[in-house]
Amino acid sequence: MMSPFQFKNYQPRPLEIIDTTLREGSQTSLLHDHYKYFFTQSDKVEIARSLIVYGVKFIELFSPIISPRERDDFNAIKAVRDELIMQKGYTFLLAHVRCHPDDIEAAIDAGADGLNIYIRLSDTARYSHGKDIDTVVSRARTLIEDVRKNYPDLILRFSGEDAFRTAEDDLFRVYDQIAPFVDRFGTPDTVGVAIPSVVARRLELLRERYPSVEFEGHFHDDRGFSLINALEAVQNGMRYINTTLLGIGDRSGITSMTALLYNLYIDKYYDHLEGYSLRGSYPINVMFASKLKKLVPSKEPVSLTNRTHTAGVHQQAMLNHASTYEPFPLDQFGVSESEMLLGPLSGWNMIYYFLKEIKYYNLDEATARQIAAVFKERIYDYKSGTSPTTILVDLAEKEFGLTRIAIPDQFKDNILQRLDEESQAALAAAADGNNNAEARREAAVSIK
Ligand code: HCA
Ligand code: CU
Repeated sequence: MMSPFQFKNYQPRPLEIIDTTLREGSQTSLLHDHYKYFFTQSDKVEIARSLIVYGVKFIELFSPIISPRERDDFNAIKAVRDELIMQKGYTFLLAHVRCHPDDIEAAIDAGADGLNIYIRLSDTARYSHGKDIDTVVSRARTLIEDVRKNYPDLILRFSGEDAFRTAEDDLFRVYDQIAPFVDRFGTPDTVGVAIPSVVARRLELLRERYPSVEFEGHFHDDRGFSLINALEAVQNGMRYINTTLLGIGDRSGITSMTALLYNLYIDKYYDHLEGYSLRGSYPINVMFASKLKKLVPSKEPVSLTNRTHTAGVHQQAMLNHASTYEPFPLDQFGVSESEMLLGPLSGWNMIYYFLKEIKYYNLDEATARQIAAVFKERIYDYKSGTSPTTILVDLAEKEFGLTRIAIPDQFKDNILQRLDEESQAALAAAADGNNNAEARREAAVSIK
């Protein structure tokens, strides 16, 4: 049966995130070098579900040909996608495939909505490939032309790997051949060498030359430029950007999804934020960090660390004027207790994180799961106005007997996290002129 959810009927938004946490992200050294972490099928399903709920419409996955397990996982993710169609609309699943008939066939058999085809191009990359560029391209062209003819509704993207170390002329020679058959061209900065001015120029040339093709950016962070390059690309009209949660990926990773959206918000590109649940940004980061058994890293802009002030001189300035050291609206991005504890992306891992990292309770994951189950039942029985933190803390202390990690007295005042309502209120009072030690103590995270 023909799917009613065809790409040709989809009206793409000004910015379409193509999340590749489950493909590029799975290539992070955190996962593979040490076999320290890996995503189980239920992890993958939870990640995909969160992305869909967040508003992502394109999810890149490994080619199902890689292993039977990958194929199984593909099916499980497809089931979640289908389950959420009524609530969130359709999400396109794109298989990352080599330009090889077997890869392509396996992806089509698995029910992929589109193929993210890639091929090695640049001199360095071509060296390992061992084939002359024209041979490579003519084969690719024949194959892609065939796929287009046989599967007219499949979303086709073609990427010349290492596009930023490929000379412009070489890139054009290749893309000229492929342009009639694809929806998008990828321009991966495979080794993270690009700089914003080059990104802008390349994009301008490509858009001029291929006016009916869309472009997709994929920026690695080897120089620390993955965010700025993606931002530059979007601001110069690139519609599709590859991101991952927390920016993980090969080596130092690629652009972080929430970092990009946060920066677009700051730069007032509000139309580009259409359809994304920005308030789920911090919760989705926490969820994902918990899969990696880490905290949301301090370099991630949408993190609690961006709201935490420990230097005494900064605290003083904060109390007088909150915007001094916290210029941007992190609460819009879910760095707030209600989004964490009550939002659609808050699972047990959020409760775990909140109690452990923000409230400093001693607890393990199993207990957090139990508390989360009770909290979910309990929260709706409370009269409105009761803070979710109060309910949770009561539950943790009175029913589960949790105790806090002992923090030496001299440090207690030195941590100021403007997250929960109590500290916000105390901070406001302090800022009102009542700037005494007591108010500051209350504004600081209350550690009893
Ligand atoms: C890879 C390399 C890749 C591909 C990007 C793309 C890159 O891991 O296969 O398909 O556009 O950075 O070039 O991630
Ligand atoms: Cu990559």
